[in-house]
Amino acid sequence: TTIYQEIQLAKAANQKLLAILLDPDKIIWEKLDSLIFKINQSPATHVFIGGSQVESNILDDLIVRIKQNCILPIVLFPGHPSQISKYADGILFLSLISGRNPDYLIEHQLNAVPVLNKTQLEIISTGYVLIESGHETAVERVSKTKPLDRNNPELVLHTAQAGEMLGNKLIYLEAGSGAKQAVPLEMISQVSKNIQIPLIVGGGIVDLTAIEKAYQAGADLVVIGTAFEKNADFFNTKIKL
Ligand code: 1GP
Repeated sequence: TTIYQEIQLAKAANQKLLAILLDPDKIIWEKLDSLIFKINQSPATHVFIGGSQVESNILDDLIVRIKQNCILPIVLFPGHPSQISKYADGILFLSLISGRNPDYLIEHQLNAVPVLNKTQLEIISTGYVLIESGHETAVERVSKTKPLDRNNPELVLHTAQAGEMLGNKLIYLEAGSGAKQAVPLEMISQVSKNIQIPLIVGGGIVDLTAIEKAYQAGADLVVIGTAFEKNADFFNTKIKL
């Protein structure tokens, strides 16, 4: 079965999924073995790898090292076509559909094709929707796009639905890494009830209760980056998925 089929099966069975997001630029290489150990101990079901300014050589090294000791699927979450590694298992092939910057709607995707053609990566097309979180996040700065108003749930819903109608396999509601405010629960709920495809939610989720609430609101997969990066024992109080 493919990564995507597993996600669909989990959604159908109401089994919640959890991705730990690693930024290769922030990895402390001397501590990588213990980090991988913590990932294995955690309830994570996926490892996402991405960051704003990653070089591909360290990306390859990181993935090869993780794969030696971790069986979780490794999914690229790239900000640029240079952030592709054939050693991963899959890639979220993102289109930043909340924005109006053609580079992030089609240009980077076009440039990624010759690279992807040389890999066996599972390509998972994903409608990526950036929601305003109270301050400028890296996604906003790097992509030069405006996030959607967090007080306009209808616009967010229609954007997600347009993403589904375009044939995306996933919708990712993103507040941005390190966001002060996560995606509103009401928004998660409204989107999840009105799309058929699985829903990913991430950005600014910093405690286990917030993960649980995002699941209850309808998120199928929650992404945790900063909280785990700051504290590898973040998941020590095991949560039930
Ligand atoms: C960012 O959604 C992810 O793309 C994770 O965000 O770093 O805030 O957990 P955090």
